[in-house]
Amino acid sequence: MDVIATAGHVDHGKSALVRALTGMEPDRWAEERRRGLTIDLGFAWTSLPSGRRIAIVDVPGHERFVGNMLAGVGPVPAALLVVAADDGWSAQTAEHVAVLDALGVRHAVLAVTKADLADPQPVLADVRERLAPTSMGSVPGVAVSAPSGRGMPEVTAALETMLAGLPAPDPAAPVRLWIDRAFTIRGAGTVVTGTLAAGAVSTGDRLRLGDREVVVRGVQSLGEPVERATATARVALNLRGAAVEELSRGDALLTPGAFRTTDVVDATLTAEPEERLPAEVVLHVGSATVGARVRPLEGAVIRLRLNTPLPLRIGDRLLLRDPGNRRVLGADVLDVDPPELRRRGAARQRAAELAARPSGTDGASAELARRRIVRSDDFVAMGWPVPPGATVHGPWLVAAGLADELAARVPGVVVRYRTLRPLEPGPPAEVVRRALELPAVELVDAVVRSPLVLREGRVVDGSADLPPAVQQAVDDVRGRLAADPFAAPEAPDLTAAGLGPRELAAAVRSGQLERIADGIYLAPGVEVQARARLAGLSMPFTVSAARQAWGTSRRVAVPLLEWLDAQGVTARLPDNTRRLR
Ligand SMILES: Nc1nc2c(ncn2[C@@H]2O[C@H](COP(=O)(O)OP(=O)(O)O)[C@@H](O)[C@H]2O)c(=O)[nH]1
Ligand SMILES: [Mg+2]
Repeated sequence: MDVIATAGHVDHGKSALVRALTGMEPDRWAEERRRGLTIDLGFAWTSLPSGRRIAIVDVPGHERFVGNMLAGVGPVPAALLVVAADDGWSAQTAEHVAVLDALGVRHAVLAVTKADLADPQPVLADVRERLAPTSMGSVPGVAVSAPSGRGMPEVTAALETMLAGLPAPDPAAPVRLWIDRAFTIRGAGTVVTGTLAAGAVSTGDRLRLGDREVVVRGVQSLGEPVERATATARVALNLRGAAVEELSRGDALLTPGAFRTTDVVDATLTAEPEERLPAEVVLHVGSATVGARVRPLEGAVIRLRLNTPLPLRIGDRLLLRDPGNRRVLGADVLDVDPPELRRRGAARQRAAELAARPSGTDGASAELARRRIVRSDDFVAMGWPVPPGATVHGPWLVAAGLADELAARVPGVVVRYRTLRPLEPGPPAEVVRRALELPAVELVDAVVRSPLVLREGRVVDGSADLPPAVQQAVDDVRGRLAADPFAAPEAPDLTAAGLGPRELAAAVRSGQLERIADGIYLAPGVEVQARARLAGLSMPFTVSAARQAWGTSRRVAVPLLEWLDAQGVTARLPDNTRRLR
């Protein structure tokens, strides 16, 4: 099915043309029929001779109802522009055309109505000329007369040709259904309608509505129940989980997790503004209308602060309306989670950055490089593709090359930590997370490379692993040293525990023991404790004084002092006494 919308001045014959095309009455309200005036959106549909189904959203032409008009054309890719032969191009025609142009509508058919009342040729020529520079370009024009049916086969043929040229929507895309009506049906409950521009909706689907979940109890399309409706389509959804009072035009039903709502976006105007931008605009997207404050950044790049958050994506076309002078501007969303601009010159820099950013996957790469690490679902929900070269780690997306860059910094973090806390095998993962400014501790795993490993919540040197029996013996030795730091085990005790020269060398490599001298092993970090006890002596001090301060034997004290000399903790004087450095 295809969906198009009408456009054009009030009373130029839009509704009459829709009636003639479809045999259906688009003016739904008694008041509309009584006054012969379309106030709100009307809906009609038919099958064209080719078998193609077409739904038409009939919009009001009166300037007072332009908000309703926008809600109708917002999600629709093609237009049927109506101009009366006896009246020609008018201010309201101009406003509707400006709206279609700002929305970037590329497909349109022009119908010059009331051809029975005036010669349609001058109007056809004039309007086609006016449309040429817009997004619609060269538009086929047909003269029609509703009472006689003249020109109807030609309108139909022009519509067929236009619809055949429409780009096919992606049926696998996530759903963002902008609601244009919400009502209750006795026995069924809440029903909403909208134009499904992409994706598909089936009975049983769960969709997000604000911060709640609703379930699709039933789907109708063009008045018939269907199991599944695929874009492009007019759909009516019977919902469970929302009362009609909680729904209104402009709300969106969303595929869960596929969109994020935002109240600040950076965007680029589709054309550089000729006049000063208004500070406040009315923003239209889909069927939504919200107020927004405009901050020009530089050139065509602006920042918009929305009064109400909306589910927007990068690439969305927004329509900005200046309520003061009825001017409309188109703007494309560039970022739905822009950085704050605090420093002087930040706005200009930001605009330059956005203007220079490529589109598509290259843009995604540039954006991910700026953000470094993001949650994948969040990044995709912004409207970016996953860029090539990015690493996926659980729910995280890491910019290309960044994991390697961070991994190269981990050994330094481990060494620094072990210098300060030599008794521990390595830093807890949280310490590494903080040092590298990672957003989550689960990412540490992505930057720990061999020979480092993540074990029991710490980053340790995996190459220095000891066999279990040796580790047990080393743990025993370290346990005793913890109680008495200078009581180096005697050589026979080490041998008896199974700690020969090879095992001891491995324990030293793994950072669990410090070799002071041949056969003398103490715990790493012993120099800190040794210095602390020596600090209580009067300087200079003798070997014997040091031995007593440490509560150990000459067998340990003599080599430990020499080792401390070498470490720069102590200095040996010519008379063989020492002082602290
Ligand atoms: N003579 C003539 N009258 C028309 C034609 N099309 C519409 N009208 C009349 O013009 C008036 C406005 O038509 P309507 O479809 O409501 O205009 P809309 O406001 O653009 O929807 C109605 O009285 C119609 O009957 C036409 O082709 N010829
Ligand atoms: Mg009408």
